[in-house]
Amino acid sequence: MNLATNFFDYPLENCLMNASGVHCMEVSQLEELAASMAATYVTKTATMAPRLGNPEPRYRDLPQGSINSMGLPNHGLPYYLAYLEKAAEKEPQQLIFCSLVGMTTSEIFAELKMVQESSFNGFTELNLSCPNVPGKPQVAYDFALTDKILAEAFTFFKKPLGIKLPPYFDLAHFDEMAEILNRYPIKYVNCINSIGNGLVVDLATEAAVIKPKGGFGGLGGAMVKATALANVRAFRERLRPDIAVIGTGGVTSGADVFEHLLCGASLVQVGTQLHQEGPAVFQRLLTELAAIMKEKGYQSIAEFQGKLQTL
Ligand code: RRO
Repeated sequence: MNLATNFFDYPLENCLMNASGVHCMEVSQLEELAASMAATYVTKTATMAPRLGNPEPRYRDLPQGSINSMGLPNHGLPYYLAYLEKAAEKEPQQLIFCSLVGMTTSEIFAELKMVQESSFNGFTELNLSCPNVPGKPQVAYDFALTDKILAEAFTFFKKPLGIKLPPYFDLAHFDEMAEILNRYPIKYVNCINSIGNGLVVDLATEAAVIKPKGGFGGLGGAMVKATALANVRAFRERLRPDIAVIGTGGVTSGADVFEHLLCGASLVQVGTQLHQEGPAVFQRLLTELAAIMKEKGYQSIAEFQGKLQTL
């Protein structure tokens, strides 16, 4: 069975990677991802300065997924860039993604300038969809602001850039966001970030299960898969063919990986399940994906990628 694929000019052993935020905050965790069966990986979304994030408890695993309001705990962009620059020196062919976010547009531009001036030449993922910073709405729900940020960013940023999107729930919003994205030289979109501002209640204690924001937090895992697949499919149908889609959301099995690929994903990220299972999850998912492909008679991902049938 051949699980190999490629992401632009990078040949990859398979299509799997972590979702930003899971197992990627510390250098030790990034090294574990590098040594795992994941084909590539992404660093924790970084702000310019280090942040402690929201008060705990701020993450809860649930029977059907997870809820989190981490609030962007991270070591600051210079910490991740130093790691990425060193990793590229050791293994120049290894693809790695650097995720970043700004609390203000000027912070975003300062970070992109820092990446531009660094020796890191991998993909930068601009996270326009963090749902968990009190008082800061998800940028990509503001279409005009997203347009303005991209217009300014591409005046000086010349390295490969992708955008992490929040889930959309209306076809008019898919149309409107795709029309904006298609006007810029972005390399990929990543669908989806967690479904923002869910509320999970503990029946026994009659309390919310996480502390920040009165218990409101981003939903991930199995319960978001249908929304994730819809977003992957909707953007694959609307974006220029040279813009890739990375599928994220609800991957707990090889079948879920297959479905993301079928809907048009080029790579598939694992968040909640990686948190629950650790980096060994990648080997299990690949074994399950290979078994499904064998049963269906597929010898490579290219044979079914993006080929969802409709009735
Ligand atoms: O750190 C977080 O609270 C967080 C981020 Br930046 C994000 O993009 N998505 C998410 O579910 N949590």
